[in-house]
Amino acid sequence: MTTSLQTTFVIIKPNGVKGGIIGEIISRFEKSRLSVAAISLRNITRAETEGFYAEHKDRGFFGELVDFMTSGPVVLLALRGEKAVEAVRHMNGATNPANALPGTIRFDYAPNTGENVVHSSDSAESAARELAYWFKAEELTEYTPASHVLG
Ligand code: IDP
Ligand code: MG
Repeated sequence: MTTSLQTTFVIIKPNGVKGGIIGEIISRFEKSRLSVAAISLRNITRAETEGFYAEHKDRGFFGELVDFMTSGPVVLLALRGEKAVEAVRHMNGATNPANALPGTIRFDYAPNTGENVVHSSDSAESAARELAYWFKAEELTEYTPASHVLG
């Protein structure tokens, strides 16, 4: 059987942490058979955030984006599973929550585009770059998820 096991990169943004929905968000991913391969709750610096979002540096919202992402701790996550990149983009929903489909994280929790609760990599290439940007190689764990669902 061919598989397309991937690892993608996710951030639970400061409003997700402050809103007390870290568990809710991770639970959605786990129930969708995505495993946590790495996890870190911490404050990220302005320099780290500017480097991470460099593709958007000329956009009018860039300053606001950096202010928001450094306004409190975030959860950095590596998630592994079948088609993880596409699966998580789908579960997060559209960038602008007004366009997000029902059942997505942004539909349920995001108040606006700037504070849209979650980030996820938009391609396998971005995922590889973003995982290497935020995690050391030894922080990315490898394990075989149990074949049955717990709980
Ligand atoms: P994505 O997070 O869905 O991949 P991108 O277009 O890559 O969306 O934008 C990165 C982040 O920049 C968004 O998640 C959002 O927080 C912020 N952003 C994008 N467009 C706007 C905007 O028009 N106003 C304010 N913030 C924006
Ligand atoms: Mg993006």
